[in-house]
Amino acid sequence: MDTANPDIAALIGRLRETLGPAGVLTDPADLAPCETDWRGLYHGRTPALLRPASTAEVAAAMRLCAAAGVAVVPQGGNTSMVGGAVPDESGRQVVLSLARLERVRAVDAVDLTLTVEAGATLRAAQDAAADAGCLLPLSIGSEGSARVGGILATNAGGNNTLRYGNARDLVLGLEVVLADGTVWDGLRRLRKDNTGYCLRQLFVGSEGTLGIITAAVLKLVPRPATRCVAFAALASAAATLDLLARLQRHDAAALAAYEYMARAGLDLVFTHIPGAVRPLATPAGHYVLIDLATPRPDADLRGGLETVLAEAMEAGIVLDAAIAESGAQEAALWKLREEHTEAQKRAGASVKNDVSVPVSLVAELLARGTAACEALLPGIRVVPFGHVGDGNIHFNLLQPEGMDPAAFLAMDHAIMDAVCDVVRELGGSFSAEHGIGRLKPYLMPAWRGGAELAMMRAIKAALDPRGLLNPGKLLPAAEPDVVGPTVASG
Ligand code: FAD
Ligand code: 2HG
Ligand code: ZN
Repeated sequence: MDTANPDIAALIGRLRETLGPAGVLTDPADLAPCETDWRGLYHGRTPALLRPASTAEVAAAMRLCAAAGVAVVPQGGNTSMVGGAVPDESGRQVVLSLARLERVRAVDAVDLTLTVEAGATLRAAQDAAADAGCLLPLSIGSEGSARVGGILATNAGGNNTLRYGNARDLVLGLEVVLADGTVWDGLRRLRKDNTGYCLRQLFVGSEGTLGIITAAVLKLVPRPATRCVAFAALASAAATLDLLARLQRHDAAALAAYEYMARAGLDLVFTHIPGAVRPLATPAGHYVLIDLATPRPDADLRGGLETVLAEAMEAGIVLDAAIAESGAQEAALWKLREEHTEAQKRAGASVKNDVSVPVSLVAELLARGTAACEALLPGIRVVPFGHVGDGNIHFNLLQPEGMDPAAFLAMDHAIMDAVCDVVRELGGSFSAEHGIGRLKPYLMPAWRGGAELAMMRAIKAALDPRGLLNPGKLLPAAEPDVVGPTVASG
């Protein structure tokens, strides 16, 4: 703790009076988990972890921090892939956790809405929806830890974006505490509301730089009654897109998830994840997981899927396929997909590229991205996977076997640039769903420069003129500061 600094010490005293002892932690052992990000890329320092227990307490804490001119880093589950929720190394940024705001305020099965506080985990929010016979249609691998506020602040995507959209598409209302402690109660649950600028969408995806989300009204859908999950081995990357088109032509409304895995990534899962079972004997370079779901109890999802798969096999697109016979088998197939992140973490140092391209160009991305990385660093392990139905591939690269992890990580910008050059040429995005955080602001001027970045800065200046909310994240420090070396401007 920066007790040497009398301003910070005095602020902590005032925060303790306001939030109570449970609301302000300063013991180094309590601070350590909130100072390091999930990937272990950043190790910051904070003088205090604030844990307010209500919206009023968040507002009071913000007023005190604003008066002291001390920056605040909002934190949910701290599962950010881009170092978005951790303080910098100055020891002067306070972390504000939403973990104690975890109440479900209301569930309405007629309006199909869930009103929930920002600190509830995504899984707790899903469970509350399920208890009311509904589905909160957002699912990500970190849902047991990630919290509603973090999900919204990053505009998370995940496995069901294909059918239900990103987090942004599920928000009807928000409650937000602004940088000066003002509380905005925008917790409306209207399906239609054309009354000026859509303020809630400003905060969605703003990564804690514009305000602190304290509660939200989320859209629900009726809970599926029939489900069918399959795993297919494909003849080529292009076949992945061909099968997707066939499934959509057959019954687009039933397709809830369509996830890509390469053989290299799947092999890592079998090597590093206990209990992972190989579902198909036929070897292939490319695999997909297909998840169909519908609220209709009498729907013959399996029959339809068998027909599509049989036709695709006939056409030489699908080499082999397995359809889950039980809930346990469905979970086992999903485990192969969801454990990709953990398996890669155990396999060595990795550089992640959360990129998107138009769906039709995914096969080209895979081929050209692989070639670019292999030319840059022979022996590099290319392990792409992810939400191919959205054109969002996690184009991840693992260190060559035996290479020093630090030397590999020192090449992170060169590797990211190699992939991003291809993505740029294909009309894609360098950040599809994980956001910008601390890792990627340097790419913003080249990708979102000119009028776009100027508008973002104007919005930031309007809502947080003193730059006290999550400094150093999302926006680059000054323009034009650092520009990705090989990316053309525009
Ligand atoms: P944090 O990491 O705590 O914070 C993320 C950002 O939001 C930070 O900038 C923080 O300051 C800000 N923030 C947090 N709470 C608030 C708040 N209440 N108000 C304002 N700002 C706030 N992401 C996907 O999109 N799709 C996936 O499929 C996916 N899978 C993942 C799987 C694993 C195993 C892991 C570790 C991560 C995955 N992620 C995925 C990334 C991550 O889980 C998401 O970005 C998630 O939305 C972050 O939620 P969080 O609560 O952990 O937020
Ligand atoms: C997923 O889709 C997450 O599983 C994590 O977005 C991706 O590990 C990654 O790179
Ligand atoms: Zn993802």
